[in-house]
Amino acid sequence: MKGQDVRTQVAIIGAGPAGLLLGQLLHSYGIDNIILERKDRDYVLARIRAGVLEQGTVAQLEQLGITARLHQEGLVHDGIELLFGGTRHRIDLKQATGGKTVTVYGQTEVTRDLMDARQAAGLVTVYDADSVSLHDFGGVSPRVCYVKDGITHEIACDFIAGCDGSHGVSRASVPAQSIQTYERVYPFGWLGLLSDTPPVSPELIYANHPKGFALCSMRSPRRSRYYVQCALDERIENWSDDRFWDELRSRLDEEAAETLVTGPSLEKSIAPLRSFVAEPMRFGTLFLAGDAAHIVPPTGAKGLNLAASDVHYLSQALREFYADKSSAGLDAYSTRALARVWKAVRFSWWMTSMMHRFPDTDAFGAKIQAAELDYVIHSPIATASLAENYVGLPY
Ligand code: FAS
Ligand code: PHB
Repeated sequence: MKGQDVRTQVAIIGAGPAGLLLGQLLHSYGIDNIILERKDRDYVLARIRAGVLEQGTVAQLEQLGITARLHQEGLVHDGIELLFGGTRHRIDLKQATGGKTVTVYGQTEVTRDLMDARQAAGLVTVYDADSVSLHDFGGVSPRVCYVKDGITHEIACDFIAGCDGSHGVSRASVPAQSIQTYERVYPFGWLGLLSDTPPVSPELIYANHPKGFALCSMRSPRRSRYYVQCALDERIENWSDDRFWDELRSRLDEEAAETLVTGPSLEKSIAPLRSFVAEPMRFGTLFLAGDAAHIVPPTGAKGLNLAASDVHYLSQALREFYADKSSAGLDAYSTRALARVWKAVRFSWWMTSMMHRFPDTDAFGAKIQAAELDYVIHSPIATASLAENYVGLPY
């Protein structure tokens, strides 16, 4: 069956952070948009992902006036700790960057705030949109089709924003010869656990232990998020809560191991790590943003924040197009976004290389990694370089 065809200015594929943030910014600029999401709202909210927001990400949410809960519940962090050789070394982010900080506030909460704002504004989000397909984005009359409750719908639009993540339909709709991809797959994954227990430490601890990487993070003073590096063939059903807690404890320093409060897992999952970039990020009237265009290992807390900077560039370019009838921003989008993407990809690769144990590392490689850690904590210039990347390079 065929449904009623509609028209919008920008059709957005995906209701993750990239799609929702773009939709809200475009609305604030008076640009009409519709979001198509293949899952339902609860499914999207149930995905436990990022936890650290750069100031640029927070600033965009503030611009939308939706940060009341973020400022009430978010935790401003001035530093992180690197743990290796049984000792923790604090990286004073604020001091090293002349006052910049990060905010610990889960991606789930950012997504919830954006969904609530979109609903309050009466904007159209089609959840459970099946079989989304993109048409004629190389021409001047792009269209998006989807099926909902067995009825096929068509949306005519000026532009399509592919915000549908790494396994979405947008990038997959681009002819292979028009896209160049770059990838590095890491020989390990992260086993993550979420628990309603107080964090082991007030700041994040990134640990490089002979048994592997571990990360102690949090969502609030009462909810913690922990990760341990695991082999790629690990299966979640082989990891009881007790086994996870024992493994995490064995990778921490004495004080943290003693103070760690354990409890039942609210969520437990294994995520593989890889670096991936697709170039360019524009194909005619189709623009890719967020994970649809790039993936980073979460070691540098960049994934969600890169989605935010892509959306900043794209929303500004679309605003310029409709307000000033200028395509300059749209023409510059891909180059501009990729310049920041590749610096974040480098930092995420570097943090991953420095903090994880690679199965094929030889004695020389181990010495280099140890020297890297020693240099980072003893050279103020090296410390500042880590800090300026961690808090987020300028847009
Ligand atoms: P998303 O993947 O979040 O959203 C894309 C949306 O598009 C989804 O809702 C999806 O259902 C929808 N979609 C897909 N195909 C579609 C189709 N054909 N039609 C319609 N809709 C479609 N980043 C960090 O910074 N720190 C972390 O700790 C961290 N942990 C992560 C753990 C996992 C398991 C994963 C997969 C990612 C993690 N990330 C982390 C990265 C993550 O936070 C992303 O960077 C962030 O979700 C990017 O947001 P989006 O680009 O909106 O993509
Ligand atoms: C998280 O809290 O989930 C988190 C924090 C920092 C990272 C990765 C994940 O680098």
